[in-house]
Amino acid sequence: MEQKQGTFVLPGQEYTRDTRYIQTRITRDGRDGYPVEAGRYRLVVARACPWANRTIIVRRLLGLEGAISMGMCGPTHDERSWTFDLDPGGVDPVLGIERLQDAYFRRVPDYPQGITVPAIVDIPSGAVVTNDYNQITLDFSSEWTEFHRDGAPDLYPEHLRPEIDEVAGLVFSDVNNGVYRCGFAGNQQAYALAYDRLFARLDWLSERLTTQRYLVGDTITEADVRLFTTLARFDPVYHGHFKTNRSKLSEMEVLWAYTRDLFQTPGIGDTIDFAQIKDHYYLVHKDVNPNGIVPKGPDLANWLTPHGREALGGRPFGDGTPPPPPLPAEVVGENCAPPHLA
Ligand SMILES: N[C@@H](CCC(=O)N[C@@H](CS)C(=O)NCC(=O)O)C(=O)O
Repeated sequence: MEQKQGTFVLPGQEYTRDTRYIQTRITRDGRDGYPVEAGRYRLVVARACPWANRTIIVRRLLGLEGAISMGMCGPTHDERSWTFDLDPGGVDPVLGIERLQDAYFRRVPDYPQGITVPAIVDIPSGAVVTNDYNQITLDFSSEWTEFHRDGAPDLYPEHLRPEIDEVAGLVFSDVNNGVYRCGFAGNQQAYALAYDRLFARLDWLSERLTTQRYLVGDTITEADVRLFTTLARFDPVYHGHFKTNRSKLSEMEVLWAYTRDLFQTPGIGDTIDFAQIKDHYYLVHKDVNPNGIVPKGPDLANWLTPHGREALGGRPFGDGTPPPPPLPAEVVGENCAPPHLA
């Protein structure tokens, strides 16, 4: 059986993420057939998804909202994957489809792998260009420069790329994917190994972040965006649902302050929708949570408490400036609350 991407516990087995993607890229020179062009592409996301959340943050920090529109699935999906339940009539207003699957099938009929977010769709053909989330944000930074806002930060500075890639690689295996390896472990040993690696890496990150405000250099980079989207979900979801429970984020002093610092930074925390995050994981992963009960906690009021990280120096946006407020249609909780929470 073809193993789909995403969300399955395979009894007796270690969880292995399927890392085959549709890898065509949107580039300035259009070498894959998809040139950078304002208004031509639609970024399809779900606010719940940590991989999609990276693209929402980077699009916002760079000010690409006017060049690349955003469609929003979720917060839940069925076994055929993502639907546009938040839109009137359940249809994406630009692509005119009910299921993200339709855009995948336009690109590859009967696409055999996971129908995942984030995905970028070519609006004229209705076909997915790429779902390679790893590359999408890097291309936003390096290929879409012509459409960056004035004051856009450099999230992937040339001279720091080797270090960003190295740190992001460790964070990917042990933390971003590590929490999934805990949650979807099919046996005790696989779980224990993933758990130990996760917390060893979190301890390593805590130490690194004790003396520096951000992960690499003294400004926010791609590496911070990638770590942040996992940490933001740690207490509301992973600690309980994925059994990553040696400590809560809120008990790891340095990482908790670091995460609050980023959360309180314009363009980052304002992309987080805790209600959608909780609904997604607890309702979709029926094999982990068969009754579909969504926990009431934790209390989220403390996310806005002072973090004190300014004392470490650092310049969040380097020579750039914070982004303006989100587009009215993209304000969390206003126009994108799931119907039962609206
Ligand atoms: N495609 C990437 C990451 C994206 C991803 O896993 N997205 C999840 C949501 S967080 C998804 O779309 N899952 C849908 C599914 O598995 O049907 C991967 O599997 O490594």
